[in-house]
Amino acid sequence: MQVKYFNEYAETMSRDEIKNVQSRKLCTLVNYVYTNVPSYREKMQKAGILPGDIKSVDDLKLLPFTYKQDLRDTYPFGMFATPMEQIVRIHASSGTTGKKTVVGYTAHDIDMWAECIARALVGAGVSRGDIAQVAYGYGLFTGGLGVHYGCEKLGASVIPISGGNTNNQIQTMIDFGTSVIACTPSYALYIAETMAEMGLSPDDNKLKVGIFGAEPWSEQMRADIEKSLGIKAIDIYGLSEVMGPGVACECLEQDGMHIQEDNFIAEIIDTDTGELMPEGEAGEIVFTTLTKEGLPLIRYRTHDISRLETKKCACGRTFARMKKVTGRSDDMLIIRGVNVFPSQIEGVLLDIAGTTPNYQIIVNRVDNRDVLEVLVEMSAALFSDEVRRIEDVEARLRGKLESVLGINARVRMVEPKTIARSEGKAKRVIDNRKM
Ligand code: DLL
Repeated sequence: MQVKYFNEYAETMSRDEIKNVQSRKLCTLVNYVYTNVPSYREKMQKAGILPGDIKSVDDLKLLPFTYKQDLRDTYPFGMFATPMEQIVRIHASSGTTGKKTVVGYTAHDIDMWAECIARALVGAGVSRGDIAQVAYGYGLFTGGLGVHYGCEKLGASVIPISGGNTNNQIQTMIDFGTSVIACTPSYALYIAETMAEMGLSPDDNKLKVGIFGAEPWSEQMRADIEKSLGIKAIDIYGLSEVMGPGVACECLEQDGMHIQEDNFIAEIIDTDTGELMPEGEAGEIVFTTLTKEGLPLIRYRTHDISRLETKKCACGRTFARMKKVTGRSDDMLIIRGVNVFPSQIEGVLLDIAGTTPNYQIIVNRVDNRDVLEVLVEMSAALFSDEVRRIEDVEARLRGKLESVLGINARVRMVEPKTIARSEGKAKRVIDNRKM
C-alpha cells in the first residue's frame, strides 16, 4: 500500500516545532562534542564559547565552522566521538587531493540513515512491493549501502546490483520487473542510451521512478532522463561526511529537496565572508548533524551552492527544501581571470538542439594563456546531417558560450559515443594547467 509519509509526525511538524526540536538537540550535541571530541573542544575554547552559551538554533552562528581539512588533520578516526567499540561501519570518500575523509557510524547512526532514506523513498512514491535496483557503487562510497538499508527499512525488495555491467543491469531490470532505479544521473543516461541501442523502448520495462544524485545535474538533464526512461527522476542529495545520500531528497513535487531537519540543520552562507544569507538567496550550504553519534559535525562547509525555502510544500511536508545544487564553490574555474562554473557551460549546451548531455570541459595553458575547450557529443540525428549543419551548431554554441561566460571557448562537436561514459560520478572537467 502506498503511504504518504514514512514518519508523518516528524515530516509534518510545524516550523515552530522544528525549531524547538532542533534547539533541544543542538544543546545536547554541543555538550556531546565538547566532552568527546578534542578538536571541537579546542576550537570552541579558542572562540571563547562554552556549551552553555548555545541555548537555541539562533546561537548556532556563534559556533566555528568545520572543514574537510579538520577531518584530514585528524585522519583517520580523530574526530569520532565514540570509542571504536561502538563504530559498526566505516565509509570514506576520496577527494581529488590529499587523504581520504573517513566516516564512522554507530548502529544508531545506521538506523537514522536508513530512516532518512526510507522517508525519501516514500516521498518519491516508493512503497513496499516495489523492486528497487541499487546501481550506486557498493563499498567505501556511501551511495550503494546507504540506499540499500533505506530500501530494506521501508520494506521494498532491493536488488544490490551495484554500478557497472550495463547490459546485465538492463536484463535484470526487465527480468525482475524493477520499478525503482537508484544511480547517478549520468549513469541513468548511459543506461537509457544502452537500452535504446538494444532496441528497447521505455515500455519494455516496469521502471516508474529513479533516485538520482551524487553529482550536479540540470533540469534539462532531468527532462532527458525522464523521457528516455519513461520515469519520474527524483534528485537526492548527501555527502559522506554528513551521512551519505538522503540528507535531502525531492518529493514527487520535484520542487526542492526536503532536508531531514530533525537530524540536520542547514544554513546558507556567503562562501567568502561566512555570513548567513537571507532565505532564498544562493550561497554555500552548511550542515550541522543533530543526532549522529559516530562523527557529529558542527557547521560543516560543503562547498555546494544551493538555496533554501521553508514554505510548506504542496506534498504536505514542512521540512525546508534545498534547491538543486548548481555547482561547488570550489569547482569554479578561473579562466583568463574570469570565474566559470561548469554548470553554466552545461546550461548552454543542453539548450541547443543537436547536442547531448555528454560533454567534457578541457582547460589548457598554451603560451601562458588559458584555453577553454568544450567537447560535445552530437546527437545521432545531427551526426547524420550535413557538415554545414554541424558547423552551424558549433558556431551557435560558441556564440552562446561567449555571451554567457564572457570569454571565448573552442567548441568541438564529436561523434556520438566518443566521450567516455561513467558508471558513477561523471568526470566533466579536465584541467591540465599546472597551478
Ligand atoms: O555523493 C553521497 C550520495 C550518494 C548522494 C548517492 C546522493 C546519492 P560524496 O561522494 O561524499 O557523497 O560526495 C558528496 O557530491 O558535496 C556534492 O558536491 C555532490 N552531490 C551529492 N548529491 C548531489 C546532488 C555522495 N543531488 C558531494 N546534486 C556533495 C548535486 C550532489 N551534487
